[in-house]
Amino acid sequence: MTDATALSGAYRTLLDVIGKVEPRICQAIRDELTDQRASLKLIASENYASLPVLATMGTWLSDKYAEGTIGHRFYAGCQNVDVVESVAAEHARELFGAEYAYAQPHSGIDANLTAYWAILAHHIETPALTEFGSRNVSELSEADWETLRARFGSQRLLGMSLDAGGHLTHGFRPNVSGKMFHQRSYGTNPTTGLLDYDALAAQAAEFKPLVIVAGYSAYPRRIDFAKMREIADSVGAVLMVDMAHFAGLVAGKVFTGNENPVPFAQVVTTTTHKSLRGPRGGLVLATKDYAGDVDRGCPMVLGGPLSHIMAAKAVALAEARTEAFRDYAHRVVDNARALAEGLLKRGGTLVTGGTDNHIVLLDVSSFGLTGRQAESALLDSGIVTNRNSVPNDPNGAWYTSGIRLGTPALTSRGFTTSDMDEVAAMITDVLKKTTPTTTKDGKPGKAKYELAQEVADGSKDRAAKLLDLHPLYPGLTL
Ligand code: DSN
Repeated sequence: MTDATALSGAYRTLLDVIGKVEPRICQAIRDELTDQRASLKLIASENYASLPVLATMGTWLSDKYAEGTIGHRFYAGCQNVDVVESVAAEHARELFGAEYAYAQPHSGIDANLTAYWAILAHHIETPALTEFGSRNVSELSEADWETLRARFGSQRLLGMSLDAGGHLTHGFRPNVSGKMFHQRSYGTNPTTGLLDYDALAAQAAEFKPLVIVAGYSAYPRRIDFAKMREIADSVGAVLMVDMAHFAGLVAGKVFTGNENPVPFAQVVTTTTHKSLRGPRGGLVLATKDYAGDVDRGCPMVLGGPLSHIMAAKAVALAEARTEAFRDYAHRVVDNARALAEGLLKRGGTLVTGGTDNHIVLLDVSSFGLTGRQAESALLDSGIVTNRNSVPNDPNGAWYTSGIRLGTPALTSRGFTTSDMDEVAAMITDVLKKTTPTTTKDGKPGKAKYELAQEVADGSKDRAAKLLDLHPLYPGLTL
């Protein structure tokens, strides 16, 4: 990571300036750095952006409205935003080998909404408008619009189920994606926990979706996107891939060939802040056939682009082109494998039996705990994780039976495979010594637990030793 010594003075000045206006915010910024430095962060979707990326976000680019597209804005004076968006899109196209890139989405859900509406518009609106003759959109009658709305609302989407590792935005009913489409979800093989391509093909043949979504937020394995495209083609569906979790592994050339979604999917979405290690935001990549539809993200589902964030995306994408980033991406996967092996050899149970990406999904029911209890006990012990459902989870999405672990953040700090073995030892030591408290009827509860203070303190000491070996933003003193 960037040597931060030279930036320390600048950050101190900035914080003084902020502190004079609102000292509580200045303090929260300082405290967040202290907390991030002092925690063993294993949340699979988090990372540490570089100081150039962080610095790019804090500029006056934030002050400009620029609704529209590059060179075609609804506000005057957008020449610098045009440069910013063009550079971000150019880096994204080149890095991922995509025909088209759209840098405006503010988040992952915005990227997915942009993609869904682009696919709908591409497949529904154009034929439907043709059917209505050569009339301009503004000439359509209310009855014509009713017909169009009915067609949009009757389309089908098939995405991975939440408990198999899919994401809320892949058709989960409480999310807008599960309301704007007729949705069904595919799971994983109940014995192996792996994606079952034959079962998915059969389900797609029966359901006939317009969109098949591939991608995950808690599946610890790679996907064969050539097979996914074959399945989509066999039923005339569009393949959309949400690579938010593994975009850094694609950019870093860990996922190549059939594991790289870009040559196979018509539309690919991502966030930029997970394994890609950029600012909090989204991106959409597409083939040129879908470019015009994706370009309508604003005003279809997006408001004014966040120019300061698009600028930071450009900086992060420039970083991701380097040999150093490729090395980082490979180490992320090596570290996840070392963490998985460390847990397995100490008696842990892993969904799918291991990992070949950046995620490890530990089933904590073998420790007699719910995910909620394990998450809290680990937090007390200086280890930050998040609870997560396992396939067909008997404890549901709130208490869960799993803990999701990820290596992008610790790898950014320089953690090695032997450090990850020590992390695995710390996790199992804490979980083996955590016991659920019993409810009034004598059964184990799902939320409360007991963990001796000396166990938690001992684990925090071990965490501090590892963290001291790999400081965050070394040289940055506030
Ligand atoms: N919340 C992100 C994650 O943790 O995977 C996905 O949106």
